[in-house]
Amino acid sequence: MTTRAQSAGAKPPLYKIVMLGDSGVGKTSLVARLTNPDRPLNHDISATMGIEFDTQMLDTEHGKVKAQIWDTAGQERFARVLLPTYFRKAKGVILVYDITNAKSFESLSERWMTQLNDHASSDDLAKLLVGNKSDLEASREVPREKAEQFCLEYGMEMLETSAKSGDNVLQAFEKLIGIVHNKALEATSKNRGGIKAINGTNEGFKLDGSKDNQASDSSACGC
Ligand code: G3D
Ligand code: MG
Repeated sequence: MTTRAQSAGAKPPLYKIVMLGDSGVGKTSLVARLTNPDRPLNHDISATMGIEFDTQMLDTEHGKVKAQIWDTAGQERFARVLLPTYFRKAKGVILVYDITNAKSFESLSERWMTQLNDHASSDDLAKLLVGNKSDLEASREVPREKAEQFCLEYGMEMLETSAKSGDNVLQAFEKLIGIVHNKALEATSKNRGGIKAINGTNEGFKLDGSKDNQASDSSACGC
């Protein structure tokens, strides 16, 4: 189903989402698999020494949306200074661990959830847990049940993916962006007393509730 605004040719809403997780879990490979499927594991490592983002159009049950996906090195010495910028106006986060690396899973509760809570307003933020490298089943160190327990504890859903084979990669990004978009639609209709807010023209308000006179990519995500 598409909203009238979208079918009338309005720009699709843009949402910032961020990748979090230890270095080496496959964050950059997941983004590359989504945005550049022909060369998914062939990326320039130096590109993630700072912050970078890619944009990708994704389908949701309420029409197309644009995801601006931020990726950074999982190294604390970079992350610490960059975190406020990284989280600013983010609407969703993909928490990634490597199913063959128990330490990368422990880091989620020991480190990444704390950083999320310190830097992002968690009411606002949709979260998805992703266990990557599912093609390496023989080397698995993190049982799926353990990850499911984590999801129960922190109130999120999970998927296991393989950036190498492509398994579940699009599904993971679509799942998160679907949750983000639904939250935005709900918030808009609550704020403005009805669904007319999202069915109007593309003037006025963006789906994140702020005023939008120039619906440019950078103004929409505040980056
Ligand atoms: P990061 O961005 O989280 O630091 P990267 O992780 O995307 O740089 O990936 C780290 C390494 O894991 C890379 O290997 C990459 O090819 C590999 N990798 C990423 N995803 C998968 C996956 O799903 N399956 C397998 N088998 N490997 C994966 P190198 O050797 O380049 O360091
Ligand atoms: Mg990387």
